[in-house]
Amino acid sequence: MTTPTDPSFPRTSFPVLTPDEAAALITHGQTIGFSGFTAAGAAKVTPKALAARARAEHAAGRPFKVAVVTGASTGDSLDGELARADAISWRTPYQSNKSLRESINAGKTRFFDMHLSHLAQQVRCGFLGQFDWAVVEACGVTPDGQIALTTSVGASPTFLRCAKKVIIELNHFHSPRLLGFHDIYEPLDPPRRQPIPILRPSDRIGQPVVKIDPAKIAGVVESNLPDEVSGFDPADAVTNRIGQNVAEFLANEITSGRVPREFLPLQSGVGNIANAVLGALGANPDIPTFEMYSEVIQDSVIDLISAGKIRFATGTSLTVGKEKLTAFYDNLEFFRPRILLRPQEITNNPEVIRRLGIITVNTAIEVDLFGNVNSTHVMGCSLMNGIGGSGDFTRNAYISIFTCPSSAKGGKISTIVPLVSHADHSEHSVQIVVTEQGVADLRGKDPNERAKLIIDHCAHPDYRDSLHHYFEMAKGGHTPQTLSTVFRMHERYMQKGDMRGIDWST
Ligand code: 0RQ
Repeated sequence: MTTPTDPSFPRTSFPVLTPDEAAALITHGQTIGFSGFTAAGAAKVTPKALAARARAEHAAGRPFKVAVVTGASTGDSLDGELARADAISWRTPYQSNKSLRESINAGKTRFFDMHLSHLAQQVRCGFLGQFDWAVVEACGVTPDGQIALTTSVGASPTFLRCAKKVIIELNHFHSPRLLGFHDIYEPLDPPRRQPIPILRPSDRIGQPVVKIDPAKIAGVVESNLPDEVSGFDPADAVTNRIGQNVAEFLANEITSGRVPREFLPLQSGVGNIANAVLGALGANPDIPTFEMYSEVIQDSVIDLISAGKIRFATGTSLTVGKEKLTAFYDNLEFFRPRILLRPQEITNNPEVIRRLGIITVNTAIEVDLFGNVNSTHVMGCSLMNGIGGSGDFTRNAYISIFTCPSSAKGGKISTIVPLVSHADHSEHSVQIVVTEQGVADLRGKDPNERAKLIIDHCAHPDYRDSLHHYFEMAKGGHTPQTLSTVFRMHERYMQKGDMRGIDWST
């Protein structure tokens, strides 16, 4: 029997299919679990061929749409191509693609937003119906059905086990030496669930490969493509200041004894602000070396591991640009004891997050005067990306932090508003709000105190007087509100294109 350590591990005895042949196996109305958590490890050539097939079917007057489930967001070859081909009937749990966002907001694709830690169990327990296909990128597959994943794990182990049939995208861009970077563990479902035995971020609890019945593998599609990870905007004065505010806040928490001297593991969201926050933590001499228990390992984490500031990082995806990935492969043995990829139901697991005492840093679209956070919708209606793992981490954090610039769209939008126009994280879960203006520490504060802190420490100066004015006029008992004017800032933006200049008196 071939074992994963054989030099022949990446070789395959399954039918080798072209992407078109693989796409031809999939029929209208089926549900597909694709690999991918961000663009890392996302299936690439099969979804692109599937999009071409959908276009051809549509041109011939036949319907062709499939349900698309992934770990989180993916690359453009998956979400972008399929959305532009109008080939996605419904989609979950998270996306960040422009074309797909347009399709969702136009009502062409049904999207439901899920906590990422919930996905695998809901698939196993049938909440999302039967899965016809798993299409999963791998760097190796053995004849007896052992699959070595690539740069993400996400929900692939569950898709592979639960789907009726499997297509493997064997991507030769990824080194088969990635074998060993994965820790595959699927918990039993209630009532047989056991404690998840992770006591430290670096604990290994599973297997390096996913094992499935090889009879389910319909074929292997070969490719040689990097992940479609987009780069970051260079840090600017605002993102740098946000990063420094977070780092200074955490350094002070250590000095004051609220965070242990040896520090606690960190989770950080993905994007420009997250990158700046990690950069600032790395540069701050008062922050000791630390570990990450997160979902996304992005470029800045690789830099901080190389610099010795991060001792260990575990996540469900290695979301780094092509250059950084090449550097990672060039130094694979240096990174082997320092990076571990796990299923998203483990990285984002509330039990583990609580036990380890994770400090979480996520990004808001808007925050209200009481600390409720909207991470997903613009002006209450238009989906941006989705909640992702931000709820899994925030709700269970040792300290939960939300960051955002104090204004958006050139100052025309205040991200601090009287009441969020869509609620993702409630005031009960949000402890610290950070903008480039400062830090509002909401711990132990009542709604009146919270409102004043958030306005004075976080709101943009252009909006402070207006927000104070609203709050002084707000009526009520424990949580003052004026229901007739509470969305006036949003309404003004939608009518005039600018939240400034409100008259609260009418
Ligand atoms: O729009 O690109 O058109 O200018 O939102 O905003 O400031 O560049 O920040 O890229 O970090 O995204 C919350 C969307 C922030 C993201 C969100 C506009 C702004 C810009 C992007 P433009 P920035 P980011 C890990 C954890 C939820 C999921 C999560 C996100 C665009 O971080 O999706 O945290 N988070 N997951 O102009 C109108 C406002 C706005 C606004 C910002 N109030 N009104 N537009 N924008 N605030 C990931 C996973 O779980 C996989």
